[in-house]
Amino acid sequence: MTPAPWWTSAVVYQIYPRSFQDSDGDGVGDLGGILQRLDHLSDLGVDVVWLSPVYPSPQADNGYDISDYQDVDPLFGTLEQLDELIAALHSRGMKLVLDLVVNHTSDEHPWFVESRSSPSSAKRDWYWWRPPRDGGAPTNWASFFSGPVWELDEASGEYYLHLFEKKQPDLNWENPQVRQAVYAMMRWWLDRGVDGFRMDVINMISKDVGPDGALHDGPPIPGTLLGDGSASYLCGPRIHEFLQEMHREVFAGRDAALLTVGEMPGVTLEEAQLFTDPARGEVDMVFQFEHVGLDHGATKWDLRPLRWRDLKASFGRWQAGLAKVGWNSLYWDNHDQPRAVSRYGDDSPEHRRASATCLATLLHLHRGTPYVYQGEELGMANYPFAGIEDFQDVESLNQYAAAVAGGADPGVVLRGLRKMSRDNARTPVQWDGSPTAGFTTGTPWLPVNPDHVEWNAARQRDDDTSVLAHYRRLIALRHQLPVVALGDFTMLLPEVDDVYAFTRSLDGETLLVVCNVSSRPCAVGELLPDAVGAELLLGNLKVEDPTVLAPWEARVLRL
Ligand code: ISL
Repeated sequence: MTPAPWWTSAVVYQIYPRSFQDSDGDGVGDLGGILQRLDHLSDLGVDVVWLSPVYPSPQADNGYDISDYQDVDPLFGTLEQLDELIAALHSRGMKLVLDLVVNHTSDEHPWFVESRSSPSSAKRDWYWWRPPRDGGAPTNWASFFSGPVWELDEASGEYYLHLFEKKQPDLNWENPQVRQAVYAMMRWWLDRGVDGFRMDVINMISKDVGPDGALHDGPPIPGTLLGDGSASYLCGPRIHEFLQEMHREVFAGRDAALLTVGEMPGVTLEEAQLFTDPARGEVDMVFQFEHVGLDHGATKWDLRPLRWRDLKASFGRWQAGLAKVGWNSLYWDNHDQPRAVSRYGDDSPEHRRASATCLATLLHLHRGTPYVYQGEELGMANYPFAGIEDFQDVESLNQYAAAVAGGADPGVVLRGLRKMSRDNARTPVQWDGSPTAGFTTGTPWLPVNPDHVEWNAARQRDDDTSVLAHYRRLIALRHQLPVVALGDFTMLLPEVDDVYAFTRSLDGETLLVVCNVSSRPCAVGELLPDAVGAELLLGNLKVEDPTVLAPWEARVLRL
């Protein structure tokens, strides 16, 4: 049997550089700041750092709008500092994965500037240009960031496609020159020492063009004049071909040492099986979005309470579906999602520590590669936003403007933003209890959460009962026990809402994981008799009664 790939026992830590650590007092995190905080990562024990974009960018979407793929934005530092970071991580036994954003560029990228310059430009076809249809947009598709996906270029009278912000025009992957330019750039980074890529919305690069090159309307979205174009761009007809080509051109021969993860909104389990089947040579794993959609209503701003039964059904299906072939990535949150403890746990003072550590235990004991988003290991929570002036994210601001213009009650719109805005995840990391939380000597670009006085790394570092200490233990457990990395997964009690329980088994060893995912005590003596009296490998609370789980208590038991 070939040995399991190294990333099956690895844990990845995501750094959103703008909010991690500032080193020059401008209030924005930077590479110098990351270099100062490497001990935090070593102490935690993570294997890989995924760094969100640090490339030159107008920052319309905080760096996910790139104007030069092969440099570092002065806001974040220099290319030399990135080299230094690669070397420093390597010398501590960690790897660095960069964010690869190639569904779109910035409208200020030289490729787009040239493409826009004239319909006869050599790069015109590098992006999606279309003439007007009936004097308006070429299709009815809605953008992810409100409004239409088409922007009129007055000079040529043609529209260009942008699935995200209008400053993020989509690259045309049908054009082989585009693909070769991207692959060359990726090889350049690998040659510099990076260890792989997290590929932004990579399942959107193939658009469904018919034989005539036409893009088609999607079904109307109720209450708007726009349509849902996702059937034309999610996992489009050539997506597997493109990823296989990328694999051949970029990763072949060196992929054993690398990690590749495709961010894939809307990906189905069936597609994910294909993407992550090693025999097909596409990506190692994908970020799927099923579980982060369970509390959405018609849109992510319409709140709906989460039912744990649904979450279990979803995670259970993905565990089973990628058991034989493929691999899961495991995450609660990232820079696009609200804070996990506020969303899935209970961030009230009474339950915050227990629920943060319970959620961590649950996730890290699944089969797959866990991702820790900066601050999650400290139990950081959502920010108490007062009004719209507190938000900075383009998605939130566009949503507010569009909804209010459409007649929605601003108070209701704000309620949605408070819960779901991406800015919740983007407040500075809480290093200590000082006024700017040790993040900067200047004014932070987004305010520090006032709860940092209590919830910060300095307070938790030497406290054995802290969230941070618990993450350290979970990460160590994955490194120590093959059953955590590779064991078979079996979901238990699928119909029960308050108890999330499952087993992991490998070579005759079985772990039973039992979590109370509610803020009430829960008797488990009858539900799970095996749990009573079994050896406790790791728990998040002091066990008071083996037959009763305290609110948000989690136990990892050996049967
Ligand atoms: O957060 C979202 C909006 O609800 C998601 O739809 C998000 O836009 C989607 O997950 C894609 O995210 C990635 O690409 C975006 C960028 O804004 C996100 O930060 C990035 O993670 C465009 O590059």
